[in-house]
Amino acid sequence: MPRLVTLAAAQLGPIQKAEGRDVAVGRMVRLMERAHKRGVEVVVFPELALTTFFPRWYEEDISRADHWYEHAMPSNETAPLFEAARKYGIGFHLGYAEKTPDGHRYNTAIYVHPSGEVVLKYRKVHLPGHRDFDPIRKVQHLEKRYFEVGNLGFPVIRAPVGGQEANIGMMICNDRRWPEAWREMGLQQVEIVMLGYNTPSLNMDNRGFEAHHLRVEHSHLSIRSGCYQNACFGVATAKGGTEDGHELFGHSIIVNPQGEIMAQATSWGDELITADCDLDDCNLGRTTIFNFAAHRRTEAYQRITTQTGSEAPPVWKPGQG
Ligand code: CDV
Repeated sequence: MPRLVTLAAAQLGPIQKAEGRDVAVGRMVRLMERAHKRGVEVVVFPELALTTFFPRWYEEDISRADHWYEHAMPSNETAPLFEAARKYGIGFHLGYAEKTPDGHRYNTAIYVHPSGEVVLKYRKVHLPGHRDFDPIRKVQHLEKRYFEVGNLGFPVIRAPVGGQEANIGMMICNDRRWPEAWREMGLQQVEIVMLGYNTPSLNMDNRGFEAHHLRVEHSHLSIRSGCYQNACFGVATAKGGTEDGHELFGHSIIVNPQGEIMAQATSWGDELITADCDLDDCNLGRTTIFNFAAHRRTEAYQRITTQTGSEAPPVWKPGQG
């Protein structure tokens, strides 16, 4: 018997700075309604799905950015998502800015069971960008100013996903580019990685050239290799389109454990893409080429956890052998 679940990436088009959460939540509820009609069991929404990608805006006084954060989950504004989950019997993944009661700020994602209970929480570990205003950049990327590094590791939990039990984990946007994040979850036999992202169509660092078409390629390459090398499915959901003049590239995908793209968004707007995923497809990779117990050599991987930056190698000299 296949262990089938129907998963969806619920891509969102742009959310403008002036728009309230009610606008985004209304659009998300409509996507959940469509998902229900298409037999979907879990929808994955993007990173920071409730607002514009606010880390592009600099605030000298960080407390002036407080309105971008959720202070409770659910809240009056996000309650309709939880009600839709109950009404349609759909689980959902949501990315949002979290401010804790004791004042910590995180870039967070949760997976919510159709009952409305939060099953798993993840806080983004790899925060890109910078802390202070950077005059070289074309657009600011202030995640290091607005968020602390996530303190929950990369948790994986076995939980109901539709009619199945599945090992689920999460990462957020820039995490997808780091093989360490995938392997942490692969070592916990993750079967479904849910991830949301907000990625500009252009490299805003202004420190060198990156061809436009490679921006999407690098995102897909990272997700496809992460899924293949860890024998899991990936549901990667973008925010796309132009937010207050700043373009995000969309291109949400669902990937199988062979690293194949099963579904891909073709617009930069609100769009639902779905795939029927047999979780037993994770077994081939996990028991053969990526049978970690049989083939991993941790004694050769010392640098992975003891060294952060790269170091220049020794220089070869003639006659050295
Ligand atoms: N939100 C992100 O983490 N965005 C980064 C950008 C800055 C490159 C990403 O890795 O997509």
